[in-house]
Amino acid sequence: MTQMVSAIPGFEQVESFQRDGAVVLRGAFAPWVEILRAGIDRLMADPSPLERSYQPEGSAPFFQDLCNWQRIPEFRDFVERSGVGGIAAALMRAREVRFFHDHVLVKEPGSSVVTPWHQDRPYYCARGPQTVSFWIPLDPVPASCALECVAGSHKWGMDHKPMRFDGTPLYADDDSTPMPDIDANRDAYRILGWDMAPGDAVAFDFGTVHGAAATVGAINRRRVFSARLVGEGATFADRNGKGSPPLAHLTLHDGDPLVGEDFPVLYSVSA
Ligand SMILES: O=C(O)CCC(=O)C(=O)O
Repeated sequence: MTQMVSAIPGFEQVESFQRDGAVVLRGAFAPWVEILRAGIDRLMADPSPLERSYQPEGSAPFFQDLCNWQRIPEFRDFVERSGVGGIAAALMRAREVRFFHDHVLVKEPGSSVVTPWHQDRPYYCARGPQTVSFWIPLDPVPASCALECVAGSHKWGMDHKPMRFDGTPLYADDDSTPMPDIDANRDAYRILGWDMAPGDAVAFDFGTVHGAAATVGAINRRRVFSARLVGEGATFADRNGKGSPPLAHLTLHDGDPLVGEDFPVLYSVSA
C-alpha cells in the first residue's frame, strides 16, 4: 500500500514544540484534507454513541465525536498511512509512538460555544512523558477563531482543576488549582495562535493550556480532525470512570502500559 506521508518537522519546529508546548506545521496534512472531509461527512451522517454536541439556544451547533478511526475508513486510512506517527516521534523525540484517539470538532458558523482554556492531560485516560495532539482544520480558519495555546504552559508543573465545558467541576471535592483567568489577563501570557489553512496543523502537548473562540461572525464551517498520540512510557490513567475518552470496554488498570488494539504502534525505532 502506498503511503501519503507528510514531511518530518525540522529542528526549529521540534525546538518550538519542546519549548512552547505548541507549534504550527504548515501544510503538514494537506494531501489528507479531502479524505478527512469525506470521513467527517460519513461520521456526521452516523455519529457514534460517544458523540457529544453543544447547541445553546440561538447558536449554531458545535458537533463533537471521538474514537471513530476503527469504524470510519477515511480516518483509519489517515491513522495508517499519513505518517502522523513519524511526525509525532520527531516532535516528542520519541522512539515509539502509539495512536491514542481521534476527535472531530465541527463548529458551524454562528456557534456561540467558546472552548474554554483548559489542559487535556487531567481529563485523559492516558498519561505519559511524551504526548501530542494534532489539531487539523479542514477549512480556512482565521486566528480569531482558531486554536490558541499558552506558550510554555505544559511546563507549569501542574494540572489545573478539570471542569466540564458548562463550567461545573468534573470531580466533586476537587481542591486542585483552578485555571487562571487568562482572558482577563492576556498580556501576562505568550498566547500562540495562527491563521490556519486546510491541512495545516497545530501540534500541542496534552499539558498545554489551550482554547478557541466561538464562530459567531465566521463565514465558513470550522471542521477539525484531531489526532492524539503518545510516546514511550504512556500508561492507562483510571479517572474513576470519568476519563476521556470513555472507553468502557478497556480492561486496563491504573498504571498499566497503554497497549492493545485501540492504541496501535504507529512508529518504532529498534534499539
Ligand atoms: O477545536 C476546539 O474548539 C477545541 C479543541 C481542543 O480543545 C482540543 O483539540 O483538545
